[in-house]
Amino acid sequence: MAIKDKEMLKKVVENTVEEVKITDIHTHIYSKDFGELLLWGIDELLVYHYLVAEFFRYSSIEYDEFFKKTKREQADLIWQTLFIEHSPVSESVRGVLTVLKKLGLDVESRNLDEYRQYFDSMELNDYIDKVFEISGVKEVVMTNDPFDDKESPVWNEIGNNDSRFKAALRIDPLLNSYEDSYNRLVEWGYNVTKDLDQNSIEEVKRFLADNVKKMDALYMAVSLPPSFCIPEDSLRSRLVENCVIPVCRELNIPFAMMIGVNKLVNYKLQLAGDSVGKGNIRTVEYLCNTYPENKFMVTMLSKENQHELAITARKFRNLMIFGCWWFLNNPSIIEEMTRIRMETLGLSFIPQHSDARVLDQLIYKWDHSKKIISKILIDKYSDIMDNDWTITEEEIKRDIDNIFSNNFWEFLNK
Ligand code: FIX
Ligand code: ZN
Repeated sequence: MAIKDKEMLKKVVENTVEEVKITDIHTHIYSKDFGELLLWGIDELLVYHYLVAEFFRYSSIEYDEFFKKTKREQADLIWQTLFIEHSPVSESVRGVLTVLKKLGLDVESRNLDEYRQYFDSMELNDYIDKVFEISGVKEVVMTNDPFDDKESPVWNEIGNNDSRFKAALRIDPLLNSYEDSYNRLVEWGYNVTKDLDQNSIEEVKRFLADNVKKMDALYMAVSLPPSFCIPEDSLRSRLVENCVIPVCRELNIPFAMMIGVNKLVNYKLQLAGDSVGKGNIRTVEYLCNTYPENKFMVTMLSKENQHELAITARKFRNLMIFGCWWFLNNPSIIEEMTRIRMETLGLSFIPQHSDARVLDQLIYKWDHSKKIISKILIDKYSDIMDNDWTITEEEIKRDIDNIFSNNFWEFLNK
């Protein structure tokens, strides 16, 4: 049905975005099969590394004294500092309130123990269903690291049995510290050497292919420093061009590069200690140009990389850009990035992923982003209506299904 006026437009877009079933293409959550690796509940929400970093801005407690505390004790400190002693206005802190409100809890009570009782009463299977239902997420892609000693036994003994949880093969230790990780491959029966001779190249390719097949991984992924550069005289450059690219092409899966993280600039903050730096867009250009038969998914961590990344996506149809990653996942930046992308690429990009580390975060990360994306879509449809373009409800649903899910699956199936 044709959209008759701007009031109808607003209602149709908001309702359609509210109802859309989302494919969340990058998360750190796990299906129930992975046991304690699946984090959920109020204390996990409170000790999320985004909140830990913010907590230390107010607290003079020694880092290791904090990390020696139990999660509950850490959560108590964070609740008192970031919610009670200071108003919870930052994005990840306000996100906790969004989760509580969407779950129907009494946010006004500020009663942490009451919230704990609610989560303690939850049965995990039912709770996973509830979080997917409230957030509108239909499926998530996990981050699956064969070098993780807690995770790999699950793949070897149980596997993933929840079809809502898809796999992605994460290879940071291989690409970013081969000199340390190669001996793990030797342990696992891959005949590789530290200097990555030709036989090692073939063995690394076998390792990659074996793990993609074991996990049924949808793509291969790695996070990379701002200095990431290809071609260059380095093990990482050789591994990407001689191992990752050929195996991804052979298996027809994308290579996802998450570029711009400066690891552990403050190591005492542990997971919260990473920071950001501007990446080199020339390397993205080089890979997309040199390997036109390969598919690349790219997200960059620095705000300063976003316009050139969008322009690069205009040059290479084998490049799919995605998400407002990590330090960019703030309303002001999500709005700017999504407007740049929509004005530059139309609807041929993936606007968001949650990066959720705690199951319940799906609720707030998607609630917050859907509101912003709705606003931008209304503006853009309104602009074309001003040029007498008649848009229909069906076309709006088509576009929204595309950016929240189909663009990903169609890119995988290209
Ligand atoms: O490399 C990544 O996948 C990053 O997203 C994480 O390392 C980071 O800690 C995170 O969760 C950001 O949101
Ligand atoms: Zn991540």
